[in-house]
Amino acid sequence: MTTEAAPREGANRPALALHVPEPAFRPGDPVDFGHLIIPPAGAQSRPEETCQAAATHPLCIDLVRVLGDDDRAHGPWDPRLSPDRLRAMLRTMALVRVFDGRMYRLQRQGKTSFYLKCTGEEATSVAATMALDAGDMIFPSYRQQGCLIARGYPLLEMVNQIFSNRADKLKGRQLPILYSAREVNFFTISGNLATQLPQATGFAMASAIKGDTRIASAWVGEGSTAEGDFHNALTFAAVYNAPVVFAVVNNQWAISSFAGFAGAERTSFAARAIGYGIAGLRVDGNDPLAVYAAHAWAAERARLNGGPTLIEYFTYRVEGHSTSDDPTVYRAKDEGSGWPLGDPIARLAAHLTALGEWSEDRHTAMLEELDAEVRTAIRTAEANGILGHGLHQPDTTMFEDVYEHMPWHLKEQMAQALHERAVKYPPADHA
Ligand SMILES: Cc1ncc(C[n+]2csc(CCOP(=O)(O)OP(=O)(O)O)c2C)c(N)n1
Repeated sequence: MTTEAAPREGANRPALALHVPEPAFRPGDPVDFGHLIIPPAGAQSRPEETCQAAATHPLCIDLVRVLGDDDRAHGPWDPRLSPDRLRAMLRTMALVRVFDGRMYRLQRQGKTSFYLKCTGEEATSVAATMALDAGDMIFPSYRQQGCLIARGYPLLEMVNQIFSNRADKLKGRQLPILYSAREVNFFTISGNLATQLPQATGFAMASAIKGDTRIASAWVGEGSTAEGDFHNALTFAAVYNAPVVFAVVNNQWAISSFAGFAGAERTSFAARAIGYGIAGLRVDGNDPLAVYAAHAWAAERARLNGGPTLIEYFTYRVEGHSTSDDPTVYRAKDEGSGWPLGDPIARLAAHLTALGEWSEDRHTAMLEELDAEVRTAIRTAEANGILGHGLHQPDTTMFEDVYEHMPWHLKEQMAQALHERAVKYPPADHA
């Protein structure tokens, strides 16, 4: 006797399937960014800083641009900065790039273990920081060295940290480039992605609770928006109308995962603001004037108790993720050079030149000066020791500075660590 299996319920419906995002180009593919919609510079409206959040929502899909193909500033978002201020912005962005270039070489020379460049993204940190007040608290990720340099933090301190040497203010306890600089209101960088976002919201809420006037600004990569911390931070900020500016630096790649894996195929990252009911702006991240204008707008909104803003800086990661990464294995070769929004330093230099305020000779002279400045910092830092040449910090520092007074269990652990080290490496071995 045969029993016929009952047909599965819904068997004649289409089988369920998942969509797996795939980047537009892989190694060997020709690059064509023709699918990107790039509106003309100056065509975007600029609502009042105190507007209803919904008034900004069309701008979450659009792209705020100021610098046009004619190298001139256009439209209502033009921040109308003086030539001196524009030159300062150019110089700072160029300094970041020169610094990155030298540090990369140091890593290749084996003088430090790790480095991470922000090539092509300099505007998103430098111009944005210049739009904040010095007292505003910065909550960066690891690609925002531009914030620190824009705040005038000494290059020497940065190189000492990269070398984890005896002058390293962080006492060798952080991975190179995970800076911390309380004196310029730059919060400690964490290797754990997106933790800075709830911290920024917390700072902003505390500032408001105290009746203070300082706001917070946080940066995060587009890949990191897939972390729960991103959503926790935005929920708190939206609910309590916290004075915080969130910048999502959409550089298209999270190591080897393209932006599609963080949700970029469905809508823009700025559009997440719509779901939270907060203000949002999508901005050409390679246009330093647009970045400045957007960050200044959001900071002013926060200051006037208009609440948080989510800004997406639309940009491109020109270099590898870090010195440990090889982008040629997952990315088409010409993506960086084919990026249709150009290079932020070249665009600002061209703008100043169009204004009659800059020249090729001045640019060349500036780069030479900046290179000399960076090399001096490196030489001085090298005298304090480089990474890998012995221990520059005593074994005890890893236990210090966590609590005001070291608790008993840390004291015990420290004593044990010192004992074990003495057994393993008796003092005579060091001679
Ligand atoms: C919580 C957590 N998950 C994963 C990692 C490993 N990781 C380090 S950087 C990175 C990519 C981040 O990409 P994105 O946020 O887009 O920033 P970008 O590096 O492009 O500036 C990943 C997955 C980490 N450091 N922390």
